Amino acid sequence: MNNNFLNDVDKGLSSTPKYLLSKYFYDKKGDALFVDIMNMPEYYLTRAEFDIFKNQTQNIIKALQLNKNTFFELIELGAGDGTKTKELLKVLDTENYDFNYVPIDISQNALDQLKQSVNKELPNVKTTTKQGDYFNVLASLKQSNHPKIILFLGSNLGNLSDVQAEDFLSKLSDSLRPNDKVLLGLDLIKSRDIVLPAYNDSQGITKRFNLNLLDRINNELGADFDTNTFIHQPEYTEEEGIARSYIVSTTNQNVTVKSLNKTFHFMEGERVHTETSRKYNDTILNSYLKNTSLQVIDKLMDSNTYFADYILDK
Ligand code: AVI
Repeated sequence: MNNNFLNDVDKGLSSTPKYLLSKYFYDKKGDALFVDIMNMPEYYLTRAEFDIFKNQTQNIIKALQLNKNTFFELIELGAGDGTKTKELLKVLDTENYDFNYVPIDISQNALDQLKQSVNKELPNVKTTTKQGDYFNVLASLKQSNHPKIILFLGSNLGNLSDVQAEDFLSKLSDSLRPNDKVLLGLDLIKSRDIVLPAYNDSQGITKRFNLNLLDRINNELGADFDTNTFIHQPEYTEEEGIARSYIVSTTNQNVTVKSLNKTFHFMEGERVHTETSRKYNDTILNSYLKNTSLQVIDKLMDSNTYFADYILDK
């Protein structure tokens, strides 16, 4: 049994208000549901960033100041399925850039699949996967003298709290050398009528993604959540620029978690916070960067200006 999961569930459900951590969405079923989310018409984020990678590849290369005569490491934090990155890899390969692609992920399974697909589609691209925690792996990579380009895509930073995000960028900065670059993909603050449907799709996939967390607690920790008595509730205001997801109990009920030997009470209408998805503008990003040695040197946006790939220089 996963002890961190057990302790985090205990802490979150014992708190007032209750919460669960969004990193636990991603079991096998959650991974598959997230792929479905990325293909939904309402989830504009993936298409917007793909648009940048596909249609502005040369601008990315220029902004990253890549040089054909200098070997570099292209390090991606969080492997994903590589769809966006492959657009960049394709051009770098065709134009004979000298680089090694290094995807880092906690899931060896995700890395194996990614490596297989890159090997098949782009057999000339050297791919070295690294399994583990981002910062442990980055620390180990610090030994090498080669220039580094870090890709952190998909607005994944937005799932951290502001304090955690600042800390993340400061650790990232510490693990780089002068002139290394970061390509940071962030969803931009925009109106509610565009953002909210991305977290409340008409097919109910995001609802299943959110409620899957309760199934996971049932399956892995022996709980008895009845998912029919909870609903998915997303929220967003443009003023704040943060989408939040909740699971709401539709009735007064008790839920027992066997592995904890505990019962938790849920009142009718009580909310459990499950996810934060922050949206950004230049001011917010710059405020995160103020205590790091990273600075924004360029910003590429999709044709709708929904999403930005910021280029940071150390
Ligand atoms: C992975 N992350 C950036 C997604 C997001 O938009 O916050 C996760 C997600 N949650 C609901 N839909 C997508």
